[in-house]
Parts: sequence; structure tokens; C-alpha cells
Amino acid sequence: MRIARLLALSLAVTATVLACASTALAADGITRGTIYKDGPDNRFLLGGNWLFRLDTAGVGQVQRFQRQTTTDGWTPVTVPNAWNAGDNSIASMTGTTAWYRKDFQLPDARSRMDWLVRFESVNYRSKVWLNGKPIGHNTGAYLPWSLRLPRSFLKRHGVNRLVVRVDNRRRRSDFPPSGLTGSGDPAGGWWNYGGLLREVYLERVDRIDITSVVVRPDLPCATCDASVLARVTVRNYGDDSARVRVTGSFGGKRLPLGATKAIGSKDFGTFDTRIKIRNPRLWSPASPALYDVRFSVRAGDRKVLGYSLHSGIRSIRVVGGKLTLNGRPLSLRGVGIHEDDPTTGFAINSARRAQIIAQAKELGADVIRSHYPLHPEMFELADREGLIVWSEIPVYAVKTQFLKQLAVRKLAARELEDNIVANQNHPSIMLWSIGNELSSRPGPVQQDYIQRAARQARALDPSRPIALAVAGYPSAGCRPQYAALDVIGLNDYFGWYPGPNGQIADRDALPDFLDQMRACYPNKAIFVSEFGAEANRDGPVEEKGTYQFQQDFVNYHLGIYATRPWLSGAIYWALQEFRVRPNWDGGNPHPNSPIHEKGLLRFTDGSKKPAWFDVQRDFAAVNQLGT
Ligand code: GCB
Repeated sequence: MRIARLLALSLAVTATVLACASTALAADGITRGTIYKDGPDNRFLLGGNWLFRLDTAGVGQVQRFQRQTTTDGWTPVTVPNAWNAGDNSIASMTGTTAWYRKDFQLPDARSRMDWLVRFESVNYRSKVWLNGKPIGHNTGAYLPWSLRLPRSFLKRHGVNRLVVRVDNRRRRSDFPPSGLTGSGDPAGGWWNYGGLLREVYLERVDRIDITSVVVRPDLPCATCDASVLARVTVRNYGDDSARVRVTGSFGGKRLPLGATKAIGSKDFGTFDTRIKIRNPRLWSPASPALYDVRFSVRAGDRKVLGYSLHSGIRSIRVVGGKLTLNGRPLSLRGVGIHEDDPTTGFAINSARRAQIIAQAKELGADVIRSHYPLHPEMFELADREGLIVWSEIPVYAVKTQFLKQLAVRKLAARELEDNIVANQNHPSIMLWSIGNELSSRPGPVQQDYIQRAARQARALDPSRPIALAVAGYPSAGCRPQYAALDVIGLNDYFGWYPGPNGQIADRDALPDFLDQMRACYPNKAIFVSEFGAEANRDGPVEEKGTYQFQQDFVNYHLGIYATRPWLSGAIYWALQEFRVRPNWDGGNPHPNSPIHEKGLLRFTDGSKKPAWFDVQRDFAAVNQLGT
């Protein structure tokens, strides 16, 4: 009787404690899990209300922010957040500094847990404080980074305060760089949205964390059995050595990752294996077959972490100067994209991501390209829906004098590595692009950058080709500096921009230029990585900026590509309009700044321009997958 009463009492107490804890969590906007599917199961979304303010008095304010018991001077926001979405002024593009503040209670107060905060993308420089103490900083957007929340600063019970200072004033050596246009306005290829542009998570570490996961299928030939390399690297965050075991499965088949390992405090351990998959179901845009992959990490006799992802078996190789997928030569057609939205800027949500992917599919695209690593959920959608991705780091139009600097090269190398480490398990990613439109007449500096980047990328991931997108100018000639690349992307604006000395003003120069490029690089895969014309009105076909001109432009260019079967693909720039920069004209005599209007879909309502239908018809007529 007494026991039963005690039990009932203790159950009631536990229920109340749990209810209180979950009420506190709900109030803080903390929910278990990530909004994307792949990854570890120890993340908690730090959602709900955040506070935001523009910076008025510099870093000195941080102690005042820490003491503040009110929200005076702050505006409630949700994260992701781009604070200047909708502000099209020059000041907005130039950038400023601002603060975010978030109060939260840990979702799990147990003392053995370590905690990290993970930022998926912050533009551009960030500094972070926990409970008034600085805990770290980061440079560069579009890639995730984490900071450990030091035990000595962290409140296990009670409210923690996270303060983040974000500075989006860009420098000429940043990715992408700042600069000035001829008329003195801030330059740039897309809007400089400031803020916590993607989600923020708390990550709970029960002594052992996974630091990287590689699941790399190898398919020697289209009808061959596949072999899959699986490698899980873990780290022991605890103060004592731990006995760690990792188990896993690939498509339900066990991965023999080896025996238990003793891993010393703060040490790393690697568990790997290679298994054979007979008669694999191959991934391709026509049938994007995915395999469920799971890992489980145990320390002693306790499971401390689970991890899942979706892998795809396919081969992507350059053979005889052509990109091939599962042994078939590709003639891909697709679109460039930006993660932009009229209301939220780059802080887009899942619905918007799904919409972008659905629009690309509706157009008949089999490939998409962006100037920066996409949100992880975009890659998952591409995996699932069957879209091939040209994945690029934002080493965008960086001038040689900056590319020469060690700090710039180091950041580029870090971004390349981070992109590969974070995103390499997505079957949709076909290549690693190391930049866009560096000097079109490369010298030793760019050559050195290309060589080192290609070596680094191949060492991390020998399974994917290395690419660079370059401005398509005939005067550039054949460049030995590109030797280390597998794929060259040509940005083709023949008949749109004049180019240096008017060399691309005449579209009829395009066929010879393409043939010249093929002759220069017979063993590399060549893409048209961009082509496009602005359009915002009806008018004569000869007049730039009309829908009729855009239609004629796409039909001409696509017609030329169709007669160059050696091309591995052509990517229209862009699927949809986006904000680019103040006083943008994009070559259009009647521009609508700051909107980049080469898109096939209008920015504000996503409606279709006439050229959409021409592109859609053409894409449908091309045997993109060589089947
Ligand atoms: C390019 C850039 C792209 C621009 C485009 C344009 O070459 O790579 O980011 O938007 O030209 O429209 O000028």
C-alpha cells in the first residue's frame, strides 16, 4: 500500500517536473530535432522568440545586455532572420552591425551533458557570448559552424542568455567581396542580407559526439555491384577514457564497423568499413533511389547518439571530355537559383525551399546551381526529387590582389572543406566548384589557388569532379592554369553584355567560342554554367529587356548548345528573379533595380514570363541523361 502510494507520488512528481520542463522548453521555442532529416539525433531547434536590435554603441554594450531584465530597445523576431529584407537602400546593401539575444533553458539539465550551439548560416562576421562571456566567433555565411558552451559559463538550471553580434559590412577580400560599381554604388552579385540566415540549434553531447560521417558509394560500372565506404569519426568530450562502439546499417544491411575502441579524453576515434551492395538500385534524376543509412554510438553500455542519412548509389565521372552519370553521357539542362524571397530575403522557410525545387522540376531541369552551399534541406529535396546539384563555394569574383593573400586562401580552403564535410553524403551533388568568375585571364595566383583547391577537394572526396565557372570571353584563350580542373563552366552572355572591348556583343560569336573552348580542353567536361537575358516588359524582339528579346535569346542559345553534343550541360541564369544590388541594370536599358530580371519567374509573385515556356519545351526535347 505504502509502496503503491510512494510510487504514485513519485510518478506525479516526475510528471509535474516533466510538464514544467516542457512548458519552459515550449516558452523558449526549443523543439527536439532538425528541420532537415539527415544528421545526428541530438539537436534541438532554438526557435521561438529571439530579440534583435541594430548596433548603436559597439561591443561594450554586451555586459549591459547581459544584465538587462527587460526587452527595452529590442524587437522580437523569429530566426532565421534577415534584418534588412525589403530594405533596398544603399545602406542596407553596404551592411551594418546588429545584435541577437536569446534566453533559454537547457532541454536536459543532467550534468554529464556537454552543449554546443550550432549556427547553420550567419552573414557575415559573428561573435557570440554566453551569459556575458565571449565563447567564439566565425567568418563567412552558408556553412554550419558550432561553438561549445563552456561548462563553467553554462547554467544547468535557470536561464541562459545567448548574445550574437553580426556584422555584415563586407570587405573586398570576403566571399563574396564588397566593391564599388563604376557609379560608386556597392557591388555584389546578390543582396547582402544580414543576420542569422538559417536555423540555430543546441546540440547535446553525452560525452561522445560524431564529428564527421562519410558514406561514399563506389560504382565501378553501371551494371557492377557497388561498394560503399562508411566512416564515422567520433570525439570523446568527457574527462575520462570511454569504451566506444559504433554500429550501423546501409539499406537495412549491417555495416561491420569494428569492435569497441577505448578513446581517451578529448581524443578522436574512427570506425570504418566497406561493404558490397549487389545489384544496387541506382540514383539518377529519372529514379532517385535512396538507401536509409543509420548509425548508433554507444559508450559503455549506453546508447549516446543516433545518426541517419539518405545515400544514393551512382557514379559521376568525366569520361572522354564528358560528364557521365552511371556510365551515361550527360547533356544536362537546368537553372541557377538563389534562396531569395520578397518578404524574408535569404531567411527562407521549408515551404519556399520546396517551391524552388518544384519549380525547377516543373521547368524540366535536371541540374541546379547556386553561388554558395545551399540549405541542407535543399540538398535533401534534390536527393529525393532527383535534381543534380552543382555545388559551389562563394569565392565569387574575388580579385587577384586579394586571392593572393594568405588569409583569403585559408578561408577559401576552409569553406571548401566545410562544404565537402557537411554535404558530401548527398547523392544529388555532382561536383565541387571552387568559385565563379575569378580573373578570366588567370596567372600564377589563380593557378596556385586552383591547384591547391583541387588537391584538397580530391583528398577529401576522390569521388567527385572539381569545377570552376569562368566568364566566357574569347580573348581569354586556352588557359594552362585550368589544368587541374575536371569541369569548366562557361558563363555565356553572348549577345547580351558587350564584354571587354565588345567581344561578346555579337551573339554570332558564340558558336566559334564554344568550339574554341572544346579544342582548348578536349578532356574536360564543359558546361555552360550561365546564360540569360533580363526581361520585364513587352516590346520589340530587337530591344534588350523585352520578353520577346528574352525568348529569342534563350531559343538562339539553346539551339547552339543542341548542336554541340560534347557539352555536358547548360544552366539558365536564373530560375527566378532575385534582389541583386542598388542601381542594378543587368544590361537592361529599362531596369527595375534592385531586381535581377533574367529570371524566368517574376520575383514578387513567381509568375511565368513567356521565355519559361520556350525553355521548358527545349529542356523536354533534350536527352539530358543519355538514355
Ligand atoms: C554572372 C554572375 C551572376 C550574375 C550574372 C549577371 O556572370 O555569375 O551572379 O547575376 O552574371 O546577370 O550579370
